[in-house]
Amino acid sequence: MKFLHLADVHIGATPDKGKPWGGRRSDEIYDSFKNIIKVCEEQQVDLLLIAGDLFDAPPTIQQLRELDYQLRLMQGTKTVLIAGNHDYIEEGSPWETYKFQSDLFIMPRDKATNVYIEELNVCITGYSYGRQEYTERILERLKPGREGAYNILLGHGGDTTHMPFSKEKLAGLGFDYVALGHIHKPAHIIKNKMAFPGSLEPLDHTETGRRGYIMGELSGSGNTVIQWIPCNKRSYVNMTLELNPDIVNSEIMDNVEDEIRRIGKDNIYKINLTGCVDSNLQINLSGLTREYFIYEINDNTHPNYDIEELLMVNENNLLGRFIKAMSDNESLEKPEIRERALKYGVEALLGVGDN
Ligand SMILES: [Mn+2]
Repeated sequence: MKFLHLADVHIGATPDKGKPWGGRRSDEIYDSFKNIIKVCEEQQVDLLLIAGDLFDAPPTIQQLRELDYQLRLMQGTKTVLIAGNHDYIEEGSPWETYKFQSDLFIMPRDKATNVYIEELNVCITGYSYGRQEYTERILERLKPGREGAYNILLGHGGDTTHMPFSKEKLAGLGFDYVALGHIHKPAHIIKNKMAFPGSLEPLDHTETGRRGYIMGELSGSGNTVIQWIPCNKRSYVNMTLELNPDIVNSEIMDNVEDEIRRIGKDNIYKINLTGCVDSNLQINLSGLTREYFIYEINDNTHPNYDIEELLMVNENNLLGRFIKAMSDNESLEKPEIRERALKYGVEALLGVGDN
């Protein structure tokens, strides 16, 4: 039996709204989901497990019709889904009224439910959200639904307001595999037994690193092997560049561009500039922001300062006294240590620098 476990697709989300690539990111979230359908077909996946927050908000009829169409493209894959805190099931909502034609089972809201799939001898136990928050430890109370079958727990949550649980408790419930959702960063919690696949795509600029899904295979001998497979179209990358007093603007642009090309030009970058630059340098990277996906540029550089001049202006305050003390200090043998101490101290007192 082959299963594909995913979560937190957040169809309908609009990451980086207002950025030139914002619209494209929304489309890519759906593209990533469509790609999963292809993977299920190509690799003859028996069971697709969706562990909550497939949609970014409770879906409309139209969104469910689209989903139904996608799922119908798969010939041999059954899908079991729970609703999460974002796409929770409201009474009388499209989740409850729309009649799916595809081979999909949606776990009902607010009750533990077992689905037994005879031809796979798999029993899935799950609990769909009927509202946005649950502080109750609901997942810890679920029990495997069928003796002699392969039992899977499908759960969404993990933080204090979304069905909190301890992993030891979940592991002790007797399920063969615990398919989790909600935490967007992938985490293989217990080897081949419990995991968060993470979101399919990163959903905002704080979600750095790769994203993907889990492919699992249950062998004839009863062993499960899971593998996390990265599939996101773009990643958010934080890049820090340390500048120096000799650098000019076009050189900064070249350095940034080299780094972007080295790491991957499809990624979305946050650029942090640090170090000491010429006091007359004007940093302008607009040429790059037109060419690449640059979320923001943070200029944390500070101008090159003249110690003599600083001392003159600050003679009667703490900064002046510090410069004098460090310059007179004969006990520190190595001048480079004294110089570095002077640099860090001055930067700290001026409130600049990154140390
Ligand atoms: Mn969630």
